[in-house]
Amino acid sequence: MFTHAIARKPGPNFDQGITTAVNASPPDYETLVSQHETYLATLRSIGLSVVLLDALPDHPDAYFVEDTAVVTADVAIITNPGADARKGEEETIAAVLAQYRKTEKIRPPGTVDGGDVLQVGSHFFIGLSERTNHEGAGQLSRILTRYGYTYTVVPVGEGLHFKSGVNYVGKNTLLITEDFVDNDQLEGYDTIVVNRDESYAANTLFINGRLLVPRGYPDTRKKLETLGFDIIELDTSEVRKMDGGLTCMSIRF
Ligand code: CIR
Repeated sequence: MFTHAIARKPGPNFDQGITTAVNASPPDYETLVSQHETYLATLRSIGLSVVLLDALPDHPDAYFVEDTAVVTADVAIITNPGADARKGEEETIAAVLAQYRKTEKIRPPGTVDGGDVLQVGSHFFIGLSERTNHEGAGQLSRILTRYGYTYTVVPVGEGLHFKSGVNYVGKNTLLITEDFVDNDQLEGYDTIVVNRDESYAANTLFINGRLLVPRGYPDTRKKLETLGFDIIELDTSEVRKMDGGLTCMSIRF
């Protein structure tokens, strides 16, 4: 069970963050704030105590806190985010995590975004992406090995991060986009494949026995219902406009 989450308020300049999304309408701050508050209320309702940090005016993407740290039962690994505009976000997160865990650090030229790192039990998948480079994946894997974890490094083709395309949804099952079908590195798990037109829904968050899923992806929801967990749908329309999803907005431990 997770007991804590770290999150950060989105700032009014959030629309200056990095995005590749082609949006029909511009991202709206008030809607985002309300979606973020509902997300935090949901985490609290399932037993997490939320440490909520203030927005960082110089870092419009900083509410995507997941990218700044990888936290296990024994250690918090502070990342070096892969996008230049996001470097520095990790500093306040490091100070908070130091209250809960021994900390380690990914150092340049290594880069890692937490969105590329998926923990399943004592195993970690580390995505190699535009944000997480070989050196960063190497450093992370050596730290994880020292703490007794195993790992697999998986190249990410489509999507921003590994967790844009692959997430653990309980019962030895991975929820994956079509891009990861027949990927040998995911062997040993059952898979649920999201339809191409619902690929955003692959970023589903399995936490404390619930599945937090983005609203508006009925086919994926139906597939996930077969697992038998409570499903909580959350509106992430404005988050999606900035290339973010449900896993990105918190660090859980
Ligand atoms: C970025 O491009 O860095 C942000 N606009 C979105 C980050 C989303 N984070 C995540 O998926 N873990």
